[in-house]
Amino acid sequence: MTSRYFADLDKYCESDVVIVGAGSCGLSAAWTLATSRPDLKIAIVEANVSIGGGCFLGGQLFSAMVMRKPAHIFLQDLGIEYEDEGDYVVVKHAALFITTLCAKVLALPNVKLFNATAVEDLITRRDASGEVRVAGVVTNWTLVTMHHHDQSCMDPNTINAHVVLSTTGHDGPFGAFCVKRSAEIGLLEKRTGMNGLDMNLAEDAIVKGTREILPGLVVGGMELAEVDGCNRMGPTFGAMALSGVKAAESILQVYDV
Ligand code: AHZ
Repeated sequence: MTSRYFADLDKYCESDVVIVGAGSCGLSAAWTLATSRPDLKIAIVEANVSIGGGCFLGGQLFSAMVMRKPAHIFLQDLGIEYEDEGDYVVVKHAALFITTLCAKVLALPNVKLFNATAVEDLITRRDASGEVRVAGVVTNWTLVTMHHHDQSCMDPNTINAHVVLSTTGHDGPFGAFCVKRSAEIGLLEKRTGMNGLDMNLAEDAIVKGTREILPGLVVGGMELAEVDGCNRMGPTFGAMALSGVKAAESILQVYDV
């Protein structure tokens, strides 16, 4: 265990892409990116022990998952069965969706998951023109991160990357991490915060808004609501999968420049 873990840490401390947060958006992005570019080294950093984010229930403690079309194409790609309800589809268990996605992503040879590991900060660098660029993340084991107030000198680690994708969900007890940190250190002028629930507006806004918000930092999923002020959407997950696909496409654009 230890030799493999530290060999992975050594290999992935210089990654092509770091994905922060292994919820439905981050994992959808990982799947799209890692399968379309097997040559890229992709590290996923997840603060929780278990991965999947808020996706083990469809919502309100109910087990089925609703996805608006055209997200059913993503389900077809993964081989997950669904019931067709016209404008939307229903997966029997949200857990079936997320566990299938987790299993397929983790089996890919160019992906390494560092779970129980929290991103604590961003690495920034100035390029030749003086422009600040996000160039990786500062990490620590989550239990360490939770104890900075009562333990001293537990230094963090770093993962350097060409592109960071942040998908840490909306603001809450934790979440929206990279957007909040970018605002704190003055890289973003302001952080708007998520607007009230409007299912009709929210899904389009998240998918269309998925982009590189700062040089080197792409944001997807509900974290984007903290930049654009778009609405929360409630328990419909199609936009998370499609935002992941769009994030992967945005990363390829950044990466190929
Ligand atoms: O543990 C978090 C979760 O698994 C992880 N995370 C948060 N902060 C982190 C940090 N370092 C590492 N500092 C961190 N990991 O990020 C993951 C976010 O997953 P999520 O499921 O919360 O976000 P998502 O954007 O993929 O999906 C959002 C699902 C929602 S919320 C919502 C609403 O409120 O209306 N509707 C939907 C569909």
